[in-house]
Amino acid sequence: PNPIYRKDYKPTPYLVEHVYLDFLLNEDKSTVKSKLSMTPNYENSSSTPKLELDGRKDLTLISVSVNGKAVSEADYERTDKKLTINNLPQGKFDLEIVVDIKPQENTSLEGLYKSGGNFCTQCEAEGFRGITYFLDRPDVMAKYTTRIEADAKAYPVLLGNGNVLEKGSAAAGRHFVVWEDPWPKPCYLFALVAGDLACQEDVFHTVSGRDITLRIYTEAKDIHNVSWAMDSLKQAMKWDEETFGLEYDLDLFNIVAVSDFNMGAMENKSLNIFNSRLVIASPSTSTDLDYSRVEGVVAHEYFHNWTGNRVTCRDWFQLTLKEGLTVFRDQEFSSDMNSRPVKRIEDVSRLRTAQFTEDAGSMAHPIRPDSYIKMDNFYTLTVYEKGAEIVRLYRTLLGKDGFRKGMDLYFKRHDGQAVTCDDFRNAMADANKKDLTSFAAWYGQAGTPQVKVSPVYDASGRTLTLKVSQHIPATPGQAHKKPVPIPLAVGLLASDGSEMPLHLKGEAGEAATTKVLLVEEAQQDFVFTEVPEKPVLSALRDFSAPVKLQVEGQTDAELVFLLAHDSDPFCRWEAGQTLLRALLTTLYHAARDQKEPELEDRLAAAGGVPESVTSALGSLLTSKDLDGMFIAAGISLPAATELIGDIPNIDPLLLHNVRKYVVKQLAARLRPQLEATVKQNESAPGDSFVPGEFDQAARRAVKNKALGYLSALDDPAVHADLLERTRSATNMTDQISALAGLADSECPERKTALEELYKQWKDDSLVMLKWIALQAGANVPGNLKNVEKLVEHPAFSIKNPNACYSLFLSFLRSAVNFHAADGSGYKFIADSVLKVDKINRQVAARIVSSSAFTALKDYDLERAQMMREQLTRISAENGLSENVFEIVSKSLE
Ligand code: HT7
Ligand code: ZN
Repeated sequence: PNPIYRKDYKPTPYLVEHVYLDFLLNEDKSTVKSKLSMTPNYENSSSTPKLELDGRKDLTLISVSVNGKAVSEADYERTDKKLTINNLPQGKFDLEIVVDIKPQENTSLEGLYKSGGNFCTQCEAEGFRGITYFLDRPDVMAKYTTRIEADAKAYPVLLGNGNVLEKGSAAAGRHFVVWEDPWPKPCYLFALVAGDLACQEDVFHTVSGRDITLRIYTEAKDIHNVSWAMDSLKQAMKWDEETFGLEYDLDLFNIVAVSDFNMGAMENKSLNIFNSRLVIASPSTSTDLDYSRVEGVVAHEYFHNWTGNRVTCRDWFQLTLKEGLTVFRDQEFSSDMNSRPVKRIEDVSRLRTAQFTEDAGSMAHPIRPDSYIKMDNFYTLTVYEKGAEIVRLYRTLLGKDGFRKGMDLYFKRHDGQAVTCDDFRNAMADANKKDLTSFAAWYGQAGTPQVKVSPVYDASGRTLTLKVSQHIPATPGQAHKKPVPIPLAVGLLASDGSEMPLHLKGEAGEAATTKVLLVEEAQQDFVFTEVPEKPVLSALRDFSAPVKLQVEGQTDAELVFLLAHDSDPFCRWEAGQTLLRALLTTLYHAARDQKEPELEDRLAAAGGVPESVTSALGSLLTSKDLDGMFIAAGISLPAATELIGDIPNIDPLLLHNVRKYVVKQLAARLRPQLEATVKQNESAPGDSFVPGEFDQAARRAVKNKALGYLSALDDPAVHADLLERTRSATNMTDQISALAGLADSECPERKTALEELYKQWKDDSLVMLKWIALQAGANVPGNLKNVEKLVEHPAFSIKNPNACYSLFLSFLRSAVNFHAADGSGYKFIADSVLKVDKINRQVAARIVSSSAFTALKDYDLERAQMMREQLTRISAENGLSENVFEIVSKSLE
């Protein structure tokens, strides 16, 4: 397969003004008739250019005509991927195409397919070409009119984009609806749903006094569990009006939940389609995390109406233009709805554990990639999450008002257009009269910048000099990088824990206690004056840039001090994490360098867990002025993946065991405090679960974190208590946390609890996803056998993406079983990828790209070799999809 390059972008020679679609939906085959009003987009010339339409080999072409006349076979050519039409007339013309398709056989879940007996679509990125031949690219924006016809009994609900223009009955018990969308859009935002669905309706009054009808559709059994999604939608609509002055632009907004969906959700114009796990929520089946995900994703898709739909991307390389910006917007929304510090910590943890790894692996790419084989492979954490961090840089630098001015100018200039990331940056720059040219480097370079800060205090001059340097490691295809502009937010703490007023040399103005330094060079000094005593540096406040920071000479005592006193909640949390990362690294090295005696003794001989760390975490745990969510995050150990890459040729099993040792030591020493925490945060009998109620959720978070620690003690009394909790829990957060505590323990209660949960919830497919995930990810030795059985279990279906993610992605996280020394875990994943690829290439690609296979060079030589063998085996498979091929071949380079 040939890569597509960003530098090759060219506008199309034809544009489409209007698209008329007629869908005749049937059980055996469906017919799609399209009429496109085409308009020339080329320089005048004597001959007309050819028109190359995108398509797929499973389209059965019935007819092609231009201005009502059939195109002769001599005037068009067809390949598996294209329909090329020659000798077109000068000027505007109408092109009519009829194709047959078989949605019921479409297991890829791209284009038009069936889920739970209903028809639905997924067109981003390039699914529309699976529905009919078209100019399937985002810079072709057209108005759409869609007629949908189907059997009235089987498919009573027929939904499309925009407003209903007409509806009625048709022959043979069929009915039809015609939808019209007045807003020009790219075809990736086209959607259709036909099915037997229940609906919950509500209304939103806009700031300008219009009433918008809101409807959520699900299978009848789930419709009583959509209130949280509906409330989230209304909150999001209000927030966007208040925060960015953005009002909804149609009279109807629909959300449809489907159970077979490759990603989370899709922002089709006025007809969002959602993975059911991100719409349906009830206290007894959904955790606090599920609730916050529903809230965040409902908002994210809604926000796309402006950032993505009204202003869209010129080409797919610009994906971060809409995704980075919309993630930033949903992060801000969730911060305003809940706890801002906790949200920031969650987002940074995700970035660190998954995006930093991606940025250091074989698939590393800039937020605006230079090339791809399959665009589907670039819906990544880099494009989404790092992209959001780059948007955040503008906000940090320009302030809230400056950022808003930039957004206003962006919409003023580009409403109704398909644009680039440069257009966004220019709007930010021009609205604020700033030169932001150097920020282009963030869009073109992969890799996580490593920033070193050396604070040098001069007592006689009362100055503190911060010597800052940056380096971006090499990534595939990019050996040398130039410095990027890094807003580095810093504060200085006095010995009593107070914040010092900051005076930056060469800068007048009021002394603030947080200062954003703009680091633009490879090495740069910043001097603070009037510093009365040697301060403790608090750096990268609020995680002001997506970098890895190292403060030279920072002592454990300083970290403990920051953990106790920093006024910046992110840095406070970060101090604890830095302490723990250092501890895990030290113990890992101690354990690796000797083979005798037993691991626990080696670790103890290396100093074990120092008292300073235990007491710092103990103080956090018992703190009265912090909420339970923050405490839970503060006492969590950094994920193993945060250390992979930093420790060369890592043995993942040894790291897992070191981590386990630290958890157990902390649990043993802090047992009284942990037990007290559980007791104090127990919900009172009769307390009812209130979705989104922060205090309740915070108490559950810290209680369950404490129980998680206690479960590491291997104490039969704890196991019995956890089993009892799985039985008596009144909400899913508590029930699944208790089960998680047992899932990694080799005790009789584990089996009982798993069996009981299955019996209780076997008819609820969303709870079954959790049940599968807990078992597949368990770190009990020899668990592969159970996981292989799970694949055959009735609760699992290989055709369902959610089930595949629950099983295979969770298995990838089990250090003990995925990284088993005999390579059996690697073989199981390779076999599974090959099986899934025959059914759904996007899901298969997501499994490989989430695996350690893409970072094999970071692992010990034996494991790296075993991973390479499995990748080679996958790459040799006949009929391998381009999706999997791209990831596997890059990982083998
Ligand atoms: N914009 C949506 C992307 C998406 C997608 C991409 C590839 C294949 C399937 C997909 N489903 C949804 C989701 C979003 O970011 O809002
Ligand atoms: Zn999105």
